[in-house]
Amino acid sequence: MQQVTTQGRQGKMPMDCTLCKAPSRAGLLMGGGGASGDSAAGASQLAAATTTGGADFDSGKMVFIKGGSFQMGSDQFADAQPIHKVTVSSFYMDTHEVTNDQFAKFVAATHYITVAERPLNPKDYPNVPADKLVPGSGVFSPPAHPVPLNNPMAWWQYVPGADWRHPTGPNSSIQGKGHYPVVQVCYEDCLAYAKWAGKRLPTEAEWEYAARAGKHFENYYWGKDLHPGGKYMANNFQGHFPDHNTKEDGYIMLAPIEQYPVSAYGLYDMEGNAWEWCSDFYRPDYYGSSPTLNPQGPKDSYDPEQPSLVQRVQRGGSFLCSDEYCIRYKAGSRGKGEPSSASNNLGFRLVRSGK
Ligand SMILES: [Ca+2]
Ligand SMILES: [Ca+2]
Repeated sequence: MQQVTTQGRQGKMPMDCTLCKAPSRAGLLMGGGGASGDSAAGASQLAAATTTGGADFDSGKMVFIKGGSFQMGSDQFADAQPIHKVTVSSFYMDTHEVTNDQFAKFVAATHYITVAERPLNPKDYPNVPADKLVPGSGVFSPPAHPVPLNNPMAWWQYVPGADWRHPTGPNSSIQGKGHYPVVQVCYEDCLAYAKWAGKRLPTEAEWEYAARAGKHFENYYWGKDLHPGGKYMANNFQGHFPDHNTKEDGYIMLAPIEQYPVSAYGLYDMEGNAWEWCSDFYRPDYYGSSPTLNPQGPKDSYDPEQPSLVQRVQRGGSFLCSDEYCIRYKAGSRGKGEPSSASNNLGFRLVRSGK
C-alpha cells in the first residue's frame, strides 16, 4: 500500500477506480470474490413503470449545448486513447444531477420500484447463499483505520435496505435532502425515469463534449489546476482514503446540487459529487474505432479486467475521488459499472436532442 500511495502522491501512478467505484451487486453479495453471473440481474424486470410524462415533466433545468466538434479522450488513461475528433449534434442537458425531489415526483406518478428495492432472483446470483439475497445496495462504509488499498470490500458493503430513499441503509433518510442527487439508482432505473421525463441518458461523447465546455484541458474540465486560486471546484475526497476524510471541500459524502462553480456551459458537478450513467456500453478499446459523428458506443460490452460482466459507461467521478487515490474524475477519464448495480455515490443526469 505504501508504495502505491507514494507513487500516487507523486502523480506517477495514481490508483485506479476500484477505489471509488462499488463492485457489482453480485460482487458485493459474494464478498468481493467475483462478479460473474450478474449481468442479467434485474434485466427481466424492466419496470412496468412508465407513463411518459413529456417534456419538462421533471422540472429539471436544462441548458442548450450547441453541437460541434472536439477532441475526445485523454493521454492519461489507457481506455481513453487515442484522443480523437468527435462531432456531436446540438442537445439540451440537465444543469445538475437528477435530485431526490425530482425522482420522488417520478415515483409518485408511476409507482416505480427501483431495482435495489426489488426481490433478488436466485437465478441471477447462483453463487450467493439464499439468505443473503435480500433487497439492498452498495454503500461506502469507511473503516476507522488505514487499510491496504487492494481490496475494495474493506470500504464497500452490500447493505440490506439501502435504496434511493435510504442511501446508506435503512436508518438513513433523504428527509431534508430534496436537493441532493438521487443515488442508489441503476441503469434500468435511469431509463425508466428518462422515459417518464421525456428525456434520455447522454451518450458518453455528449457527456464529455458538455463537460469540456469548449476547451481542451488535460487535467481538469475547468483547467490546469485542481484548486485554482485556492478554490474547490468539485466535491471530491481530501485526506487519507478511505479512513480519514478531512472534508476541505465542505462535504464528507454527497453535497446538495450547485455547491461548486458552474461551468462555462452552465453545468454543475460534472466532476465529482455523484457518478453519472451514460447510455454507452463500455469497452476499453472503443476509441480506436469510434465513429466521428455522434458515436453511440460499441454494440456490446467487453472488459478484459472483468470479462464476465456487462458494463455501461459512467462519467465524472464522485465524492470519493482524489488526486492521490482515484483520478477518474479528471478530464477525459472514463468510468464503468454493471447495469443492475447501484451505490451511494452513483446518480445520473439527462439530455434531450434538439436544436
Ligand atoms: Ca468532499
Ligand atoms: Ca457528477
